[in-house]
Amino acid sequence: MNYPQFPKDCKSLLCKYLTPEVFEALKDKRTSNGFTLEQAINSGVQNIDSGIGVYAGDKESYTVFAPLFDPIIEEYHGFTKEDSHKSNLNPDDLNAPNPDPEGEFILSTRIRVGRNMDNMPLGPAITKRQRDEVEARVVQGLKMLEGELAGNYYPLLGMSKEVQESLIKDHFLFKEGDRFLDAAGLNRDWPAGRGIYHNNDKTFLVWVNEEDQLRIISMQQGGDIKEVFTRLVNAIKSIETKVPFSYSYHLGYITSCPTNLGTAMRASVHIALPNLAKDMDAFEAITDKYHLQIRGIHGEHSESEGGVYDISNRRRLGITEVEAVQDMYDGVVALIEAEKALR
Ligand code: ADP
Ligand code: CIR
Repeated sequence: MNYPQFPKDCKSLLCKYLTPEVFEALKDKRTSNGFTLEQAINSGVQNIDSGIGVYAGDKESYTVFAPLFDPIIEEYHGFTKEDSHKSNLNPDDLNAPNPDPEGEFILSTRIRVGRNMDNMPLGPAITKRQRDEVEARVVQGLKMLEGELAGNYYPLLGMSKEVQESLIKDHFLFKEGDRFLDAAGLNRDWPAGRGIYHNNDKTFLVWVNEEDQLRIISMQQGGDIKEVFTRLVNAIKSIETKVPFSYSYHLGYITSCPTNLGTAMRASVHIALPNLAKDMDAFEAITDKYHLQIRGIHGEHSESEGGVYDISNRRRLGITEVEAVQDMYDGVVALIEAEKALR
């Protein structure tokens, strides 16, 4: 492979940090799963509008390709090689009374974490057999869940298009054919091995073998962020007694995209901010201050509809889970105040 030629206006962190020197040093390296630099960067090479542009094929990718991953991790999370990651999953430490008890702004709250199985390659490097094994072991573990978390597993293989599309439209299921994941090798053998587990109310869900092997999700209507967090923590703790997760002392939970390392947590609200949306500079001044990311209504790389945005914590590594949710909560309180002032 030759050094990729990126257009001048390319803004991804891949373009920024894959210098010719880094490329030369890494181009012939591979991990013990055979994962190469070419595979790690293909998503950002094929999609020059990527924000980041790189994926890991296994835990080892983060050390073998460290000269590329480390500066990306540092810029995204503000986390350096000297920093260490800490966890706090205690809901009592979260200060988050419902910021919108009248239900004027927040439509729904969702918190997810990514997890991958210990001693397995990540999605970009996994074989079909290994992926099927992950599915079987995860589904086996999920069968043990009880009470509010009890539910059923629905494999994508054999699901009707109508059911699949309505689950996607209602924000419960991952979309199909994402070009960033496609180029990362994450959609190989689709739809085999993929599926969704959920309880009856769809307040607790697990995505199997999408970008990460597990995406554990708690969600509900309205703004009771603490209730959503508490349900998620109960689920994580139950699942990890059955499924061993890939974890590193330095990087926390290991995920295929470096933006998800650490807590692997994204806590979001769908929130109507039609007035603030007319002044994106003011809007972004608040989201930047609280380390928040603005997404559209159908997830990453989608647009807002009717002034409704997906607002979530941006940082996930080097802060605890409680701090990640607190970032989102504090920012949402500030956004609601600003929106009220504009009415
Ligand atoms: P992820 O959060 O898993 O990184 P996406 O940004 O693609 O991935 O979002 C996945 C789905 O979750 C999308 O359908 C999105 O609209 C939905 N979603 C995200 N946040 C919320 C929320 N607070 N309420 C309802 N749905 C949400
Ligand atoms: C990209 O580079 O745009 C995609 N690979 C997605 C990156 C993850 N996005 C994020 O900001 N958390």
